[in-house]
Amino acid sequence: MSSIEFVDLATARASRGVRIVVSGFVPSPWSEAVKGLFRVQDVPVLAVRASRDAELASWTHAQNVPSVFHDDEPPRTVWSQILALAVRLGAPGGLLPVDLEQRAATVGMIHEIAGEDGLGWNQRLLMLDASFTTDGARGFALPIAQYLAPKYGYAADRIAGARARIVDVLLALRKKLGSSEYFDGTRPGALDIYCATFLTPLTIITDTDCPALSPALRQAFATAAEALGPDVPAELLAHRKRMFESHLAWPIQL
Ligand SMILES: N[C@@H](CCC(=O)N[C@@H](CS)C(=O)NCC(=O)O)C(=O)O
Repeated sequence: MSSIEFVDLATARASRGVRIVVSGFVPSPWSEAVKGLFRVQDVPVLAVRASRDAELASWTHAQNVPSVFHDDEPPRTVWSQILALAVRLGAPGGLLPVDLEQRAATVGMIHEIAGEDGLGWNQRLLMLDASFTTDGARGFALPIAQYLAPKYGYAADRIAGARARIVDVLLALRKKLGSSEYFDGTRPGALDIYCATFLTPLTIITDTDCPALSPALRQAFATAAEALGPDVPAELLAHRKRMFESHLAWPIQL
């Protein structure tokens, strides 16, 4: 299993191979999933923590994190592009089933987790709702919530639907996992990585779990867990623990 080396922007730009730009403030599921994909594929990665740096923006041309660079190829900024690259750079069959129908079903399930209107997207709406309904006392501080809300489709009347969607996805994942250790049976693949990393906002993240998370952002993340934590099936929490303890980096390093 390869580890991730955090470097400065100039070093990343001057290097070849895989370079990733990830959140340095929160255990954002999209960023954490990318770290997990390359780790499980045993592909060495240089990582840059995202910031408001103008040079970083001119490199990534991205609206959010993560961004992934490979050699001289254009940057990848969407989970499906990034997953395809990670699949290509590792051993065949390492992250996705080889069988086309099974692969399509697995990628479809990952879309329900990481895609627009998926599990992560709707968790973010709940965190934003906590901010707006408490005038910033809970959830993100108001300036952060006001920045994120129009970017990610927040509206108060979408919250009931967001909760229902989260519960639906959780139940579908539990059903798909069944009594197996991993979704594809005996070894972890992409769906295991996405499921484990996207459940992080639905767990209470302690100092020990993610030491670099600031108290303010820790409490912002806690609002999704408070709202829906009890709806997370125990089997998925046990699966998440197994994934982080055996296959992903633990504690979570930002
Ligand atoms: N385009 C990404 C979605 C990534 C995403 O939603 N990123 C959020 C994660 S919290 C982000 O960077 N938010 C901060 C911002 O928009 O500035 C993908 O498909 O993987």
